[in-house]
Amino acid sequence: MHQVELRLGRDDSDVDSWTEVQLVYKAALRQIQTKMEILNDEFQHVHRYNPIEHIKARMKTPESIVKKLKRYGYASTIDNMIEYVNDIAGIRIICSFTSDIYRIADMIAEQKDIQVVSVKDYITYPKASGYKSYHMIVTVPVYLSDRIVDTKVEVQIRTVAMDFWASLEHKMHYKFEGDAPRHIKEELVQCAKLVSDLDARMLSLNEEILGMSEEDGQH
Ligand code: 0O2
Repeated sequence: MHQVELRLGRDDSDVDSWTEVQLVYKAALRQIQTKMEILNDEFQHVHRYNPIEHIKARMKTPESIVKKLKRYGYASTIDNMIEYVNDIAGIRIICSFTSDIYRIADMIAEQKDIQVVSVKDYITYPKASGYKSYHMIVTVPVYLSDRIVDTKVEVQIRTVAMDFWASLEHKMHYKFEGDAPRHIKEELVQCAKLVSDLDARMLSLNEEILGMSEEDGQH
């Protein structure tokens, strides 16, 4: 078996159709999803606590891929999709508390067969819009019958509250194609502040509750 780098220096004969490319990305998604479920189960077993609330996996539509390539100024070829579109396969991991985000990111980075290509930390550095999420581009090896294909997956990690906000903001972005009325944008910035406040308060409440149950256990 030989290892194929799907991201760089790919020979055209290696993956010769979009259908095959999609098959590889879907396999990569399944692998990351299963890995995360296993880590979550193990965490539950060891610490009696689930850091992951739920996981959403999705393939980017060909229309969105072509739109992104156009935005980047590249022709719509399969090679360019593989090379320049990092989120053809995307997985979103939703957790309860902000502290879970970095815990999950570390668990991913520590997996031997996963390579972290890049990280965007919009938790520590939120966007001006108020967007908060932790993004990782990783590669995972997909084992085909005759070769191993290192495949890119975009991982987004955020809390339930951040996800709620991002869904509405995304809807607004698409509805107004980036040109939303000012009062809506301002209201969303305010809501983002409420989300951050809620996340911080829920985290400290959870820590207090955990501390209390430990004390209770001692009595
Ligand atoms: P869609 O429609 O969700 O697929 P890159 O992917 O690295 O080449 P980019 O966009 O600079 O390009 O990466 P980044 O900032 O990590 O964003 C990747 C994805 O995160 C976006 O994909 C969105 O899904 C989400 N995202 C980023 N910024 C925002 C934001 O301000 N609001 C919301 N709601 N989501 C955001 P796409 O392809 O842009 O969009």
